[in-house]
Amino acid sequence: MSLSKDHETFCSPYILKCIIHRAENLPIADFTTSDPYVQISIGSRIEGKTKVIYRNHRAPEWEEVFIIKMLQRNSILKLKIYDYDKNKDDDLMGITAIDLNEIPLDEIQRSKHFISGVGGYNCKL
Ligand SMILES: [Ca+2]
Repeated sequence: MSLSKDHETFCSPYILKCIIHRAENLPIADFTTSDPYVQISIGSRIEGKTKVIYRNHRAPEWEEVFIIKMLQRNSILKLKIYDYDKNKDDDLMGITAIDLNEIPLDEIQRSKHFISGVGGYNCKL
């Protein structure tokens, strides 16, 4: 993840580059596995979603890059992991929140985050 100032525009002065790499040991949401994807949001706005990794709750890998323009740095980035379900609503498996004030400007920060699961699970993202 990196956060930098965009000196060319006053409308969206901050650019967040967020790379979703992988997760480990997600809860089982279906009978024997899960179909996880990650939803990225800032405040109440959904900024993006990764693709669904089917039938892999142990070590799904996304390796997807999201470039998010922001008005202010004082924001909370939320990463929610859902289990995709074809014929019903997707199940929320876990959530983590990152205070972007704690991300240094113009530095690449690689970090692991523990996901608090709705069933009391903890897993890594
Ligand atoms: Ca599913």
